[in-house]
Amino acid sequence: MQVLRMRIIMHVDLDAFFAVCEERERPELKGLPVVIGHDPEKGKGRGVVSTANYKAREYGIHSGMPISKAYSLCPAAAFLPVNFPLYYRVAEGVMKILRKHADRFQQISIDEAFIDISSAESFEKAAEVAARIKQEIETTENVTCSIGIGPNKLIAKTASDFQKPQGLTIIKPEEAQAFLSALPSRKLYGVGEKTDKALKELGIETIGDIANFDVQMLQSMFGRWGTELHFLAQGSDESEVEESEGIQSVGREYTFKDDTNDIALINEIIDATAEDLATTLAEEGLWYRTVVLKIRYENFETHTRQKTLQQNFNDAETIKNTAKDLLKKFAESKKRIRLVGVRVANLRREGRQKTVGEFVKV
Ligand code: TTP
Ligand code: MG
Repeated sequence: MQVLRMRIIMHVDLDAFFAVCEERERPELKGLPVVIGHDPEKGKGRGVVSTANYKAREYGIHSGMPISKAYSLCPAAAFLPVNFPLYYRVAEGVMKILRKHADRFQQISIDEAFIDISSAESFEKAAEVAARIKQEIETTENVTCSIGIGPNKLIAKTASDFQKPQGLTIIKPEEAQAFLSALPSRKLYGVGEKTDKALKELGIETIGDIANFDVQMLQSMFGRWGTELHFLAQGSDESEVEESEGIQSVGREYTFKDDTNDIALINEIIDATAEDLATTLAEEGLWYRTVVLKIRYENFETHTRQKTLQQNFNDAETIKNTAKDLLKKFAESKKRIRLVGVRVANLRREGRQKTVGEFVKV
């Protein structure tokens, strides 16, 4: 008889990553509120906060907030511009440590990765490995992380977020359902602000409420995403940790305030996104070969189309033209569009044939 081996999955997410990298480089920042993002120009600056350290979060500052608002909440904070080369360097060092301890390793963004450590064979052993990893990351790279361990990727990722910063949360298979059930629905993977609002209107507050809700009703509200939501809320996730070389793409997503089929407006978003992506690529010395367009309709049906080009590019124009070409294929649909995402993949560093990690800024 074949006995199925229990899966043990770990998710590691670095704490206040960009800000902690800056603290590491400038010890005089330790203990002060630190905000990374656009120049606040004494409160007149445009643009948003990339991240804030935990001290700055005490003032209510968080990722995605207008930088002018962050300035008004704490003018005395240290405001610093993003320095991608530094963050990639630190992330590469951290990922090297994680890879060493993994049966299988998958980096999913600049500062997070899954590792399959089923060979540890018990959650107790896995916890010891996690403690060693935390120690090694701190002594080698001088940054901190939070770790979640669970029977699948969904539980592990939710667990790493449970006690931040510097947390270690272990959820055994028999605890998974109770752990998820008690959490607010917003904490379920994939539930954003809009879905959460729609769920609240149905009287759903927790992940347990989603799990107990009639799946047909969810399906009629959200289409296929409703069925998926119901499935995830049970703590179900069969997906494997997929071995990856490192970061493979850079992307941005934009959710419209009101669902739209105004092609001119969508093209405007594509243009702005392409410019933003090209700036990030230039800062990093990266070239792309593939452009990916993602469209989510009002009913949450989501499609991606991509095109791989004949050669490597690093400019905004090629992203714009390719993405708009891909958009034409969606134009026949009468459904309104809720979200548009543009991503460039197949990345190469100038001079070096090296792939880097995925980085999504929303
Ligand atoms: P996160 O892991 O989401 O955030 P964090 O590491 O700063 O904080 P914590 O994990 O402790 O909650 O994102 C990793 C980095 O990605 C973050 O340091 C900065 C960048 N980022 C943005 O630039 N914009 C964003 O909106 C988000 C969410 C992150
Ligand atoms: Mg993080």
